[in-house]
Amino acid sequence: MTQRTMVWVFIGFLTSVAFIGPAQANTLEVTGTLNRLTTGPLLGTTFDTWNINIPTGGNFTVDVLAYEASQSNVATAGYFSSDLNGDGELTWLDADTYFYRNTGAPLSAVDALVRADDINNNTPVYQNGLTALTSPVTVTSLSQAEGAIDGSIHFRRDPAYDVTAAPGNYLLLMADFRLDPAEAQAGINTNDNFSPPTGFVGGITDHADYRFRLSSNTLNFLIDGNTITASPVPLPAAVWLFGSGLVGLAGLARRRLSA
Ligand SMILES: [Ca+2]
Ligand SMILES: [Ca+2]
Ligand SMILES: [Ca+2]
Ligand SMILES: [Ca+2]
Repeated sequence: MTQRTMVWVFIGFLTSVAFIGPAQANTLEVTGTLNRLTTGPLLGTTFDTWNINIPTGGNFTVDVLAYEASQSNVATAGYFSSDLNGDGELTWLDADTYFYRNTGAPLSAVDALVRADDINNNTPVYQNGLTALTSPVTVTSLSQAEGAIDGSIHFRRDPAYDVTAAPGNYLLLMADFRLDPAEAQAGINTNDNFSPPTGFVGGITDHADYRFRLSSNTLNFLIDGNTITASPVPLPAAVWLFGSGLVGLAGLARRRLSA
């Protein structure tokens, strides 16, 4: 190989590396259904608990899609509804989300870290005296436009936020309207119902569907049951190949030059 050829090969490698660019976004979509209990010892709505294990810590985005109307009142200008999950029903989960510390023990109010409710209010609300400086999970609300990327039409009600997490195991709670930590510890969202828009006729109130999306440029998400494990994105194998190629070329070039 002539020196000129080697220079072009070298430039080719550099261009290839440049085209690899930053790590691809890694996305996980999770769906669920909450139910309203009207008989039995627990009255109210259920909530879901997702284990989120992040051994290395890191950054990711949570984007919720749930409320299937554009307004909370049919008389409001611009009102429309949309069957966002295509199941033939319109449901009305006014999603309320929380991060808790996961100690492995039963869920306890003292482990609540931060509440992330609607995009425009109640996001974030740190719990148990924590602040953005002291909580192991911090939350930054996204704009309405960013919260609508997943198809949300009442994105003010659908939480959407960026998360920074210290290494650890956490719980992500998905609930309706307002799940106080004492209610979470007791296992039921008390006195809660899924509220259709005011004026809506024949609304479904015995259950509500949701979807949330986790995405990150730096973390991969694996789900097993209700446990989601987030691990750093490995460097693409190609980067290692190009790297060793460059080292080899450099050695070759040095030998040629000294000869
Ligand atoms: Ca639906
Ligand atoms: Ca909400
Ligand atoms: Ca959304
Ligand atoms: Ca409640």
